[in-house]
Amino acid sequence: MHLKNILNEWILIFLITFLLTNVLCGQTAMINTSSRDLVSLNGEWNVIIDPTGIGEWRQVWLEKQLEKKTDFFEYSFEGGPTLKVPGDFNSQMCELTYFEGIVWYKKQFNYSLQKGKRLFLHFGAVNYLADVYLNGEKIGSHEGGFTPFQFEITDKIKNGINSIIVKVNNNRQENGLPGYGYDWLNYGGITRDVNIIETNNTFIQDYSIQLKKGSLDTILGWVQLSGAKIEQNITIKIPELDIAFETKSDENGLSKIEFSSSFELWNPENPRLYHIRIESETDSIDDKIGFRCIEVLGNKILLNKKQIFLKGVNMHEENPNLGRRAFSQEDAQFLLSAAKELGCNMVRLAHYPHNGYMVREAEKMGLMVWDELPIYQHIDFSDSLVPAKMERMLDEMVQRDKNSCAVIIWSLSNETYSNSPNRDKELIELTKKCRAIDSTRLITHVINTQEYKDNTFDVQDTLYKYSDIISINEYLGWYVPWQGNASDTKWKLVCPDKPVFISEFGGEALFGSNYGPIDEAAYWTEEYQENIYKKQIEMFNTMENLCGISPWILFDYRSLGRMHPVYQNGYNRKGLLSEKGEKKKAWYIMNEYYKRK
Ligand code: GCB
Repeated sequence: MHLKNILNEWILIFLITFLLTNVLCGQTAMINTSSRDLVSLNGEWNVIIDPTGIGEWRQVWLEKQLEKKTDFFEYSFEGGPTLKVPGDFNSQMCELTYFEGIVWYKKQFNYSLQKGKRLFLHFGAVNYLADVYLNGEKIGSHEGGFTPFQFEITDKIKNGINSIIVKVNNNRQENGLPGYGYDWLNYGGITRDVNIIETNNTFIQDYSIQLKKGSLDTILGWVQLSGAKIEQNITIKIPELDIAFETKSDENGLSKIEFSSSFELWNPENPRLYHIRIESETDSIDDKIGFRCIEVLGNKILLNKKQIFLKGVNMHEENPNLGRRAFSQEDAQFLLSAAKELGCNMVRLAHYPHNGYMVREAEKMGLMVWDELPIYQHIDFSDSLVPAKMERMLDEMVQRDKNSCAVIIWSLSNETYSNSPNRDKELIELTKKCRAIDSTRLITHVINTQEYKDNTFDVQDTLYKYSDIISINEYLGWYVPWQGNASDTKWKLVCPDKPVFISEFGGEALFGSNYGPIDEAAYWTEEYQENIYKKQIEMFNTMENLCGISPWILFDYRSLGRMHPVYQNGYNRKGLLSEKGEKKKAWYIMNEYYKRK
């Protein structure tokens, strides 16, 4: 197809998505919030814990005042507990440790909006359902615990004191994403930053600036304005390269960008980012963007046209030392430094989109990023609402991270089951949609249902035909015993020409546990885990299509299903590091392997 047609098609898809999400739901979040004019609402919020959901019936959000002597109300934000935002509620009060239910949050703030300006209330993420009220009026809802959303409040804000109330519900939903079962702690609450963002009447709402698929020197993208005066002159500046590309936005506020230059390309050894400035007649915004090209050629992955082995590690969005959801730049630096020390050039941010600091810091540190949707194991694909939820989460994930050159892979699902009704149909649709909104990155689905017989893996799944990478989770030596020499393992691949990525492998060990027989898993010894890693590496060394690996997992992490009273105590112990950061023996095996690769 001609480049112009591709661009037009792409813009059309973007516009339809934009209209659907903005006009119908009014929620698609702005990108690059930190470069905008904002007031943070982080800090202490008043809360009411509501295990029975009675707050709905009592209309907590109306904040009724006592009027007569005989009036009483059985709820009040004032005089009750407070919780920190951002932050999960589970780790802030011991009675909420395993709580899954409703907590009402309230924050008051003073604001005075100048005439002609617009105002938005932006949430980095709320897990899982959020109903948001401003001054007693419901302004909207959001479902999904790991992506940003916002509401325009220009016409609703009062000059002076305003009150925001958010009903947060982290109850598991049968038709949720994820559904009922998952192997991590269901941290609920307003888990990421909350900001009030002020803009001019017409402002730069969104933009996409990345290298064109397959190119090392041509930028292809767009800028979207929102507001009354949407036909404007637009300039994209890259001062370090003396670039000032000029364009105009059309009657929909959309302008196309295409220009070439000679870029110093982003890669793990040289994570080069350029200062980018976008100027319209009524607004301007600054960003740091890097340029790189990621492709599959046969069974190889190429970064900037050169073969690269993905030295990954899995991580959850948890600060292991503090036993809480990770939410800050410091948390991100801490977690990602541990991945760097292991020798990684990539992180798999499992099993949901992590906060924006993780992506930004990874980019600065030269770590490629695998972004993932929480379409995890038992999803009810036949529920009539699930397809739209999946699409929406995909939009929100891509929307936030589309200008990040570190993000090289969109992982659309993990360990879903091919026999679950409608699974293939819905995930194939989602894959097509993902490719249509972003053709520049690689797409994968993670599968663990391969057969293993006579020391041979038979890797079959329809979704692999639609993926750029065959991602396989296998726990040989832990859930599944070895059936022969590791180096004699054979592979029957459904798509023998595609690259294979071992997205999970490993086993559990309690740090310091090395007193049992090392060949028996039940003693949870470091030596047993170490041995799994040694054998896995023997197997990797014989795999022709192998393009990368990511061990499960960097740190021991909290999970409700891991209650062995001696060895686990609420922690999945497959970490290469304990939750305190102590290195287990397997850590050294991986570290040596990555040094050699
Ligand atoms: C898996 C899942 C991961 C689990 C892990 C385990 O296959 O993808 O979420 O936590 O196994 O430890 O069993």
